[in-house]
Amino acid sequence: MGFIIGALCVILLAVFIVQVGKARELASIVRNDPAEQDEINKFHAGLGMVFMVTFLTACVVSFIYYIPTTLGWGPNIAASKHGPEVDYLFNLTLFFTSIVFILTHIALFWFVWKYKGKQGKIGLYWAHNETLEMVWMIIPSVVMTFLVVGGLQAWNKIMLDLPEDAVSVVLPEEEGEYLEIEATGSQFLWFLRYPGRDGKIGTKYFTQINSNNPLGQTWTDEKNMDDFMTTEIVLPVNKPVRVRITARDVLHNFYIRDMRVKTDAVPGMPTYFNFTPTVTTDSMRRRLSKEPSWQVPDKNDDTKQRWETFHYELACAELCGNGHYSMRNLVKIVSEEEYLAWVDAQEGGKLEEVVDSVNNETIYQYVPGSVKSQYFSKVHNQTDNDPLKGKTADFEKLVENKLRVNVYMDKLKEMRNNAELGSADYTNAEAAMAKIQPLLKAVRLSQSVAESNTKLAAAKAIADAVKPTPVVPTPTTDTTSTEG
Ligand SMILES: [Cu+2]
Repeated sequence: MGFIIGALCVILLAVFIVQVGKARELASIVRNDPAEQDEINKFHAGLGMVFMVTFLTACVVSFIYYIPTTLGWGPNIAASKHGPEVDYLFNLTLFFTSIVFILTHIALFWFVWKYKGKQGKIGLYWAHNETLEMVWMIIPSVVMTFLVVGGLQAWNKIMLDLPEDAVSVVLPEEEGEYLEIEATGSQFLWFLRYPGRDGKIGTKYFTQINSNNPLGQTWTDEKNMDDFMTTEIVLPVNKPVRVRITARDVLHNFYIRDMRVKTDAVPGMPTYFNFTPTVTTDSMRRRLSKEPSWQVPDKNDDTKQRWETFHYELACAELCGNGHYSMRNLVKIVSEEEYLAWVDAQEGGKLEEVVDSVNNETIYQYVPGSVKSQYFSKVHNQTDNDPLKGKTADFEKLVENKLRVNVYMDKLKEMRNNAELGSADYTNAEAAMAKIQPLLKAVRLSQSVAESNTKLAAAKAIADAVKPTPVVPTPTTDTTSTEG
């Protein structure tokens, strides 16, 4: 309401000034007073100068005011490897356009002032001036060439696809390895697909789409079996990622602002974006915690400050329909260990402790979990189209083996935590854990049951070799005893 009243006041004031000016002008014409006409012209040219100063000052002030929310300024650093280059190009363009913007506005109003109407002043007939024309052609061409060539170079570098011999894996560790995920835009949500432990995204075909198969994954393709769908993007920091971007209906746009990642999702034409996140969500929060604009209570949770609830986000940046705003997913950049733990959770499955009544010892039984793989949660053993109908899939054995190695690890951890620091038990447990660690990682990422069984056996041998020293009850000498 206040804004409307304010705007009305400004409009009324403007109308008032214009009307007074018109009245004065008419009066001077009627009176035929040339000196007064000159005065009016001077007044108007002066108003122009006042407007110029106010306008340019407002531009600078608003720029400074919005720095906390401007990309590449203040706390909004780029959180990806290629990001600073994009920011540099934006700032370079901003630098040159600002100079042109300020100079042309000064020139515009200065000419209005200099050539205001005056009695006896005759306009200059100036058809052309070659030197001047050369100057205003050559300077912008040179500047534009630098901007365009710089932009093209950056584009070619950023959009260069991975070499053909690069391998997609679930956890890139060596040169030439990358993690490939898939984002499919749909009215109005993103289908986010991870490749599962084989690191390979399975094929899909639109005719296969149904309520059980929103992407149309082809189940005869084994690469599809372990692919899982999520509602958030979780990525390990400093690992190359390739996002396959597709759409199911209309144009969408895959946009992660802080990563400087933005590409159209086009139905029928897959696009992609390669990037490497360099700042974890946690370190971004620490950075934001130093900014006054982030040290305010969060809008949705006033027990927390705004920086504490910060998340990177994926948004749709193409106006794709009336639910467009809801195409928003969180993006979490985490350490390698946190990422692996998250992948473990997506694979599902658990071991249940059962007491074996014959030998009276605890054994662990595998219970297939609520895996997020579309195949295992919706198709496996349920339809005649299931290529694995009635069979146990390798995938489940792989998950089971991983969980079993985890149990050995947990037991050793417990033994170490119960032992005294520096004791034989402590050192033995530590040594065994160090030996099992690489096996655990291998079994986590393994795709072959035979290989996974070998690692499990090795882990079992290591764990079995470590026996805690039996506790010998120390004899107590009770001097206060009156017995006997
Ligand atoms: Cu959209």
